[in-house]
Amino acid sequence: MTSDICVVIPAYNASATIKDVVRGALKYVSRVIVADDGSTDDTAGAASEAGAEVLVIEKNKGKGNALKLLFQKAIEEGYRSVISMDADGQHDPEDIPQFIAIYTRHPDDIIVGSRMHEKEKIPRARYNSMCIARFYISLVANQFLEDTQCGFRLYPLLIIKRLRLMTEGYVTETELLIKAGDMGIHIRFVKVKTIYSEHGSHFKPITDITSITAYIISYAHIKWLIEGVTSNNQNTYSAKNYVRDRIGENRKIDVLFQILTAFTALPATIIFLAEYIILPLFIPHNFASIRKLGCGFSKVTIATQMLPFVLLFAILEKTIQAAGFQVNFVDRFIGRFYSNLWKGKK
Ligand SMILES: Nc1nc2c(ncn2[C@@H]2O[C@H](COP(=O)(O)OP(=O)(O)O)[C@@H](O)[C@H]2O)c(=O)[nH]1
Ligand SMILES: [Mg+2]
Repeated sequence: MTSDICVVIPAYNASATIKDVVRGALKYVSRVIVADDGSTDDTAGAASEAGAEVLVIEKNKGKGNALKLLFQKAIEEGYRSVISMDADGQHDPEDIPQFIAIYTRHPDDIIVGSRMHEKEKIPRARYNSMCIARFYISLVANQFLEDTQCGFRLYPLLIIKRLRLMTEGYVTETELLIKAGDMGIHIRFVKVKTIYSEHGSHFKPITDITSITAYIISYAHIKWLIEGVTSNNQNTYSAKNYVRDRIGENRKIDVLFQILTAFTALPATIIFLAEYIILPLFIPHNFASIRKLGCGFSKVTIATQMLPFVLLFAILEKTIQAAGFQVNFVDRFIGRFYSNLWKGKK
């Protein structure tokens, strides 16, 4: 039993599942903290009956806010690291020892659960959107990230303290990986069980995927703006005065900025491509994070220009399938244009 790690669980209406998660986790760590995020059921009662400490948030404010409060609490209590888990039983506490084993060898790295080895268990549309998201998140986090959307993770709190988290809801976990990676932190992966149960989800595909995508695009814009005009500058993030964070300080400006970058993403990538080709004459080794991939900015440019086609093909495929024909070309299209650019690289 490790004493420098505690398990933190953001929970919302999870009374049916929270007990098993808490009891399972308590086999491996001595302390579990659950944030009950304005649940309308008895999540708090169930969690504390199972042995967790409960942090009550009066009004539902989303996963990101709950995670931030849980990090704060663990920091105040002197823990060195936390393991975050979902409350709905999609993460098996029996996987915790695997995290601890890697942590013992690499105590300064973030460790993320990956479900990508069990592709067939993940709903197809979700899997495909995860592949596109990880293509871009990996680019801005300066390393290939196998699974960017799994909430089963180990975070050293020293890293959390060095980040300024500005987003809410489901975006926060993406923001966390991007910023940590873009600060030079190594992110490791551990295979965890893939559980898609009938417990339902609070994740709203259209709004939540849009928010995550808009954040990634807006972050990439700033990162590439900086990298384009500076030499050997692959880790652009720092919690102090980072341009993207300064924009995020004002909610309205932030939303406007995200809309603007989303709508100009296609032409902007072409401008970045031009900078990538021309500027090294004056600014050697600009776009350092992309150069190390050895594939130029063209792959990123092509992938981005293809985004509208992904949408078009997905609609087309659905229509043809609805007419009774068995077709599947979206998977191959995504595999072709949003592949792992780090394969074979050190
Ligand atoms: N505190 C808090 N946690 C949430 C909220 N929504 C989701 N969660 C947590 O995030 C986990 C994943 O959310 P879920 O809705 O299951 O999304 P999915 O598993 O990605 O489909 C849940 O098990 C909860 O632990 C929320 O509004 N507040
Ligand atoms: Mg879930």
